[in-house]
Amino acid sequence: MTYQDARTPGLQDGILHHLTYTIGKDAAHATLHDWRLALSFAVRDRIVDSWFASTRASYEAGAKRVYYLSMEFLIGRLLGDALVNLRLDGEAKAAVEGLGLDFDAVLHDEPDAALGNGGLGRLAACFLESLSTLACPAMGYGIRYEHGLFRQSFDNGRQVEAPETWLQQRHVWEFERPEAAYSIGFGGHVAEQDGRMVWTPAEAVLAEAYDTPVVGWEARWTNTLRLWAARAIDPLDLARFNHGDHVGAAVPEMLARAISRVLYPDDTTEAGKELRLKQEYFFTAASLHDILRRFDSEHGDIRLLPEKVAIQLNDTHPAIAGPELVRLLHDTRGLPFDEAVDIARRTLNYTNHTLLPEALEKWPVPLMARLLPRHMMLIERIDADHAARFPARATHAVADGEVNMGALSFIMANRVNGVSALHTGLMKQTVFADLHALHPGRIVNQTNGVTPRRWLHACNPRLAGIITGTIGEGWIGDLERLAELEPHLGDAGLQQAIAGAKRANKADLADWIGATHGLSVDPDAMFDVQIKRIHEYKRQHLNILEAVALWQAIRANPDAGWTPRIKIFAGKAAPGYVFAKKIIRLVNDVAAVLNADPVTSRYLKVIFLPNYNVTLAERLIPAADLSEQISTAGKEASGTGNMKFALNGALTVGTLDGANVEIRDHVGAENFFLFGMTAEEVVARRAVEGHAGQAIAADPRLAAALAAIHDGAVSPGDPTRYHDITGNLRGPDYFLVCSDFADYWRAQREVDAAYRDAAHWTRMAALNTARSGWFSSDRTIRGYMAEIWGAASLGPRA
Ligand code: CBF
Repeated sequence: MTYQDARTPGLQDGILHHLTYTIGKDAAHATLHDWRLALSFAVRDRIVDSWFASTRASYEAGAKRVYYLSMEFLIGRLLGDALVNLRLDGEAKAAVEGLGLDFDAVLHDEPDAALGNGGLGRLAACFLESLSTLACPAMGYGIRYEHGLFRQSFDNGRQVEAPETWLQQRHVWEFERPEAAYSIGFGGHVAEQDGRMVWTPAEAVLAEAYDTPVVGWEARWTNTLRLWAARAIDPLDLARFNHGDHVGAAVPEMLARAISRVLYPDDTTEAGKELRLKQEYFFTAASLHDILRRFDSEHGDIRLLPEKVAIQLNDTHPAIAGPELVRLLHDTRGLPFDEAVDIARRTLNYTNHTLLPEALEKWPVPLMARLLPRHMMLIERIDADHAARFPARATHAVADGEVNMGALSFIMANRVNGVSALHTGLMKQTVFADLHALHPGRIVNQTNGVTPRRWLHACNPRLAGIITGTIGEGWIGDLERLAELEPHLGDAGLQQAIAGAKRANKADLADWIGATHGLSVDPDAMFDVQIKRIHEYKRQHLNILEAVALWQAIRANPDAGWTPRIKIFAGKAAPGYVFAKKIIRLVNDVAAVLNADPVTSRYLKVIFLPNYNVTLAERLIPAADLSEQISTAGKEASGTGNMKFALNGALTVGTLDGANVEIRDHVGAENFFLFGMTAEEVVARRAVEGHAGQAIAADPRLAAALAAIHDGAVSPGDPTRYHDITGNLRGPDYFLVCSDFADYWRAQREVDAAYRDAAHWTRMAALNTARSGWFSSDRTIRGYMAEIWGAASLGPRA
């Protein structure tokens, strides 16, 4: 398959064509924005041939299709990604510069499509790209949120949230598909008619499809991301309008659109429960209708569904797929109930992404029964049948007045997977212990991965160029080939080049921080980076507590030969998560005091960069020396940022949590700074009464850092500001910040010493890159294809 056929004009001609005929501007009056749109349309044209060819090949082969259902797709910017995968980046740069424009400025005009909160959504985006790269016929299904994850800014150090507006600009990558629209009902009643149960919803909205092509590496294959937008079935209540109620007439449209209006920034709070359940059913039902329609057009017999279709539920958000598929097969198509359940169960699979109890969805039975009355009946029957077959254990999906969506997903899945080896083991021992005992083969592990195209080749062109210059470019499509780098690492020239690339990436970041945030940072200082959602289990407060202790140590002995460090934080706190927002403020307050300290700021600076998103990650990761992966062991399911950092040659300071364990196994214990308790030790430690007090009493450094924060050293005008944080750490300290502090301090001083030996540090960093090939999402997707979906690739092996 080629990405440019004879009909395709040169890229510059394409840009000018679209500027004139799609945007309606002439070059003399075009803005940067117009040029970006014109370039994007010209690039999109190049994707379409591959897209059509892939679709035709899928139909011709009658191959099994994979459907990935996810509430979140954190896709970020798409232009740079498309250029790289089409191998058009060089031509595009020349074309754009030939038109007198700044190529980077054009790329940076694109807003981030922030249709996700964090890891799970970004993973879904990496998976789509790998599915295309591996030529696996697949489709992603999600919601076309009008407002993605909120924009974050700081007011006096406090997080302020503003609506995100990515769709205010034209989203050039999508194609509207008005012909693919389904009516999705809610509420109403269920009655028996001619021996069948018939659900008559009280209200209905329309799900309308928007398709974005997702092009794989070298345009070998292109799959589709189909996002659903909610619309009213009757856009205007004309009778009300004609009676003069012009605002009221628009209410049905407003209510319907609310379903796809906002991405919930918080998947843990109680707020908006009903609307969220509506969102979940809305996109799941629309996707299942669409999947069955496509299946019917290809295969006659619905009993073939599990052979021809694999559906992946990305977390429990689409878990209503179980009862909905049973409803479609049993109520609508008339299959016997048991057979409907069996077919649905052999078609569906479920990925668990967290063991945190508050993030495991449970819906009150009255809410489920009111919103989805037929589904509630089916859930009860599925649950009762399952319990009848396995009476010995308490594994109910409906218990204590709630529907446990994790248990429901488990019961209705062919395979249930965890996202790292540790996490999968803990799933078997904890949340799903009973269900695992009943269905011992059902849980499998698929450790997460990241796409090397975006997360090394595109975001770190300097390092990527060095790698390609040394081992050729085969690694881009087959990341395990990075191992070929290792035999060359003794070469002094290569070491120098790798160190030079990192130094240049850091200098770029330093310039950007200086220009945009007014802080001067020395590119020779260690860039120590913690970027992720703000959460107590991720322990940004452990990091900032160590910063305060280090500040005190430097003040006490300024001439002790400290290793200069810049601690960089970024991440958003869920708007309702008060403690996490307090941590953000604390980091900002600490930054203000430390950065202004004339004695210590030569050695230690802190900055919290606002509005963390995919684009900011692409800027920070290539420039990082140290990657902070410091969650309480047993709490981080996997992490994927940890993989991106290691791949880009940052060394990790981390606990034995999530995929850190496997990263350390791959890169070598000597190239990883380990600290902290293991998951088992965490459980034992938590049971020790007064564990925090004991840790504080044993460590004067920790005691002094806590006392400084408690007494207002970083909030002089408001000394009690952080009493909630210090009170929590001195008291319950559920996430064991105090108990892990001393070992974290030790590891950080080892980091300091190692950084001072620049040559050795570069070698460790290069080994991290060379040994991270296993963390490609291509490897993960191959695992899903073989062990979960039974799906085959329709193209040449990547
Ligand atoms: O598996 C992808 C990621 O998902 C989360 O972000 C999630 O949303 N539950 C986890 O917290 C991460 O550990 C995990 O990498």
